[in-house]
Amino acid sequence: MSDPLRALLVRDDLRPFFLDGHGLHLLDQRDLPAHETWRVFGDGGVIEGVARSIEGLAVRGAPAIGGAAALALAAFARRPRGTLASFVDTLKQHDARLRRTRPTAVNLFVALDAIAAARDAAAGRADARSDDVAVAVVDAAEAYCHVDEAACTAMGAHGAALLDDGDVVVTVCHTGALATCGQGTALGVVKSARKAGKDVAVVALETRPLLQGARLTAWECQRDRIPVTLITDGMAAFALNRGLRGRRIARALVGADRIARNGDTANKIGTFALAVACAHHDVPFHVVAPTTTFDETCPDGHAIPIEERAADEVRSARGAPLSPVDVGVWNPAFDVTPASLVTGFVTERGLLSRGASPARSASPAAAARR
Ligand code: RUB
Repeated sequence: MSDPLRALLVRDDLRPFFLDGHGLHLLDQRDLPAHETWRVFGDGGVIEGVARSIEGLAVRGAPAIGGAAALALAAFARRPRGTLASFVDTLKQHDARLRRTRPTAVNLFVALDAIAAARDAAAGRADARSDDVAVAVVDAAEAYCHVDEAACTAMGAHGAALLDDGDVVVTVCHTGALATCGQGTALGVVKSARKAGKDVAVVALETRPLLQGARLTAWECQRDRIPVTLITDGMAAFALNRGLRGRRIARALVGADRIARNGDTANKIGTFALAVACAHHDVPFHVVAPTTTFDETCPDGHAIPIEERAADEVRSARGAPLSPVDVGVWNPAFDVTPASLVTGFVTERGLLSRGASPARSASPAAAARR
């Protein structure tokens, strides 16, 4: 079978992964910014390799997790083996393995649902062959990546209209190209504004415990020549209060891992505290997320599954101990910002105000999944 993903995914700009004749290449984000390490998974070990990469945060960020899982299935499927029934059965087992990796970002499940639907439709046709199923899986993976890339571009255009020349924007975690299949979500908005000639600067929260802000946002901003100032998470309220060396922080732009029907928003731990501080200082707080991040099956934030990660992520940093080795730890990877603290949502379909129910008024999730 030819490799239809190659043209889509191999290119010069920053990408978290690409597929070629050797397999799926993943940039190990744990090594950034010190090293650019690419892990290559051939079709034999690609599912377990990508599952562990998602669990270990070698690839992370809500849309990118979906893309990595999709491409893992595509890499496996493009060399069909066994009978149709056994091939489909193996694909289902691989789907189940990938679903067990991380629970909070809904984009993973959106991607896997789309691929499962394409797989089952192809397998259910009269005279179906393994090759047809393989093509359907590869096409569905390609479509997920295409849709996410286009969504990033559109969110950038809509969100850039919110920003003025000279604005300073605060953000948390990492929402750039490495977290998506395109230019990014919240950081993508900054990129689009700067491309439009606006001098927009970023304040990046370091994002304890795994420092995605310090390691990835600071790095990607520098790479893209976006002025960036790094602060620790605990400095956010004071920065909003005093401004950054005399420049007021104009707004917060953050990503999301899952947005409930009422607008409650799960995102990296620390987002809620930032939203509270923004509300106190009357600074607008916008969530930038593709419609694949809206989950209309979740009525509110309490229904969003929150991943809890290993205690050692908090007790140590980059392998060096920070605390007594046996101190008790609670390590939720995400928090939920109540909808009442969200000024609005930037989606690829435009801006939704806080009052609008994202799932109902835009029906984005439903439409995106059809
Ligand atoms: C990533 C994180 C990002 C969201 C949104 O957490 O919280 O802010 O995924 O990303 P982790 P995006 O590093 O634990 O995966 O804005 O790209 O959707």
